[in-house]
Amino acid sequence: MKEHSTTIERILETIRTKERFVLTTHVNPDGDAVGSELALYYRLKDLGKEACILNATPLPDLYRFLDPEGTRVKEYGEQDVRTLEEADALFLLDLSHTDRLGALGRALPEKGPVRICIDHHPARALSCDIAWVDDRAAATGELLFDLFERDGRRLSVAIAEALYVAIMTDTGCFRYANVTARTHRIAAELIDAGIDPHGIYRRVYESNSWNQSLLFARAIGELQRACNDRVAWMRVTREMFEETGAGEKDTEGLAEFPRSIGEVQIAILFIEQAPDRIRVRFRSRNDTAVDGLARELGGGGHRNASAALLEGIPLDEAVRRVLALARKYVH
Ligand SMILES: [Mn+2]
Repeated sequence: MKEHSTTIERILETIRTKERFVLTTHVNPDGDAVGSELALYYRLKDLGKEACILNATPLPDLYRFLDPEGTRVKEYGEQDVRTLEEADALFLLDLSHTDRLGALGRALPEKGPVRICIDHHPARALSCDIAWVDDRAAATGELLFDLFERDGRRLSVAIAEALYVAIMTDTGCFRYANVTARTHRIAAELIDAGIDPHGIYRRVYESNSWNQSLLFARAIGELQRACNDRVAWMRVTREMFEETGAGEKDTEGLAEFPRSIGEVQIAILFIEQAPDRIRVRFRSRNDTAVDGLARELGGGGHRNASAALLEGIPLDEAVRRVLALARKYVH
């Protein structure tokens, strides 16, 4: 953290001296994205600042319990142009690429708010005035914890809960290779701040719907292997969505299952969004990296969790192309 000291000071200084803040994150926000935004939002509010969260895509139902009145996390629309223009500073959280800003990327004023980026993704294509990027952090939420700790103020329960969701989800409930002793120490501090860890776990991981469970059953029922059993892959077709009544948001967590097979180094999930638009998710074991694989396909992500979108080809061809590439990444 030492090497980032000056950057953290600059961020705290900006928070101290500016008044109006806009916070945003990547499209289809995950727990780390939403948790980080809300934690920072609550802190700014506690400091008496004006803060507003504007995202390109809606808050997933799964995380609605963090914003029960639905008043904090907003979906960006035309009416928000002025809010963006008049902001003193813009926080880009858990975000490494302009493309991942969706419609908001096009709406950002050329000159205007100070852009501050706080993130833990390795590869970057985002210009910022202040960038605090540390890919050793398990979650952007960990970095925000560091920021708040430096500031020295007590954590409110609302902040602690948002940070816990951020860290819990980006570490797969403290199971992934990105977990460090620091991750657990932070979690302990969040529990000390008064959150209910089991209650949060239940809300995020044990509120699956029947539709989603039936979709998992259908997809896992057609589990396939490749590359000498080092790769396990699955498809979710449009037909499966129709049959089960589930949607793409219900595929969350599905790609993790095949990675649990002993010999598997890479798990791949193909999601047929449209006949010629295939979302591909990669999960890998610690000693196998899939961020490069996703980048070869125009996507990105982390070492052990990445994704890409293949457009203009049907599902079968996407499977062929991706499996041929994956061969290079197993050992
Ligand atoms: Mn993250």
